[in-house]
Amino acid sequence: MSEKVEDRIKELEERLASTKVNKATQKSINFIKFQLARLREDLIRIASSKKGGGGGFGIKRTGDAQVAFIGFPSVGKSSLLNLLTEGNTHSKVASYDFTTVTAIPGMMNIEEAKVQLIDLPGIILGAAAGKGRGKEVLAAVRSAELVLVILCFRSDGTINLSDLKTIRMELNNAGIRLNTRVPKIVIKERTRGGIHFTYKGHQLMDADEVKSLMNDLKVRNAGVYFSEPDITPDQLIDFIFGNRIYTREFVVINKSDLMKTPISPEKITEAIGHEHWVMISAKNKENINTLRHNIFMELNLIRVFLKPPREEADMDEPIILHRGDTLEKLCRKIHKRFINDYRYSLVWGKSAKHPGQKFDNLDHIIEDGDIISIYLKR
Ligand SMILES: Nc1nc2c(ncn2[C@@H]2O[C@H](COP(=O)(O)OP(=O)(O)OP(=O)(O)O)[C@@H](O)[C@H]2O)c(=O)[nH]1
Ligand SMILES: [Mg+2]
Repeated sequence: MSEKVEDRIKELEERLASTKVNKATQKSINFIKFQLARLREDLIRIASSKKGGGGGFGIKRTGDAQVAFIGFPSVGKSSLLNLLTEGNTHSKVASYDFTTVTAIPGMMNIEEAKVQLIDLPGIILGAAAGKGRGKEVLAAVRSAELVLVILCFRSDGTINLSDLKTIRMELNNAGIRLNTRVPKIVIKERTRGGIHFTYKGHQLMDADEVKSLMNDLKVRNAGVYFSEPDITPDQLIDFIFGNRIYTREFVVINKSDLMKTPISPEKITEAIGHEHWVMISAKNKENINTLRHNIFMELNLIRVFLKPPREEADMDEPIILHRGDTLEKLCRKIHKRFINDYRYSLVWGKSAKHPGQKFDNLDHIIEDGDIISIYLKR
């Protein structure tokens, strides 16, 4: 069955590429995009359902956060995993392509946090359509909160920056949206009245196009509201499918030892499109600690310390959370009893207006370095 799905995807991609974009063709382009999204959805489902949870390879999520490595074959993903996990993991390294054939997890300790790194087989063009172990790799990426895209210097001293474009496209085809967020759309299904389209600001689609796309999606009666400007048909399709993964990429350029003439950081930033990148050499162990620190920062991790009521705070073993997390997240991480039997908390630190501020409810946002006492019902 999946063979057929892949052929159909290819056919539609070709049709999309050969259709000229203008007002008259826009609706049929949207329809092709919608059909493509549905077929890709089938592929993701097939890959994700294999061998239990944790994406296509059935990796058990552990640690405070998960980071997936993605890149073309032989860029040095496994070398990097071995370095970052300080010899606790051994993922085979070799000079031939497709050395890694399955997902290899490893644990990196950084600033008291445990970050699970997942080394994956190299991907190639067409991964999302099932080439190599592409579907499984992309399914594994879906369950990580940060994607480390690994590029490298080639032996001629140039960087394979064009691979970045391919990787982004493959991730996109697998329903993974990088460095963006859920579009601000509200859809309220109704029993009758057709499609009622309202919006804020300048929009790219008119009521007619929205209506036609909603009909393609078999929604006949609904209120559709765009609460931010310039929503694209792709964003509307994403919103309706609802299972897109919104995650972030950090780019690692490996093998800097092969660089022949220095390249200006501005040029690299321009080519990548953002400043979230670092150049390293796994071979010479260059910039590895910087990368380690970058990963910690990109994950937005914070440390909070527990102070059992009427005792000293435990400053040795912080609990690791994410920026923006609330007391509820903290309680949930300790034990669900802390939610059910919660009475109040006392908080010292940046998020408290005064030392030992009392919070009766769980929606208070905590900050890095906070010391917290949680009082439970007896
Ligand atoms: N010159 C140089 N070579 C490196 C560096 N890092 C890795 N290599 C070499 O590149 C080759 C591939 O390394 P791997 O770590 O196996 O690459 P991979 O990305 O895991 O490859 P696959 O598992 O096949 O996708 C090996 O011969 C490594 O020794 C580096 O920083 N500089
Ligand atoms: Mg490898």
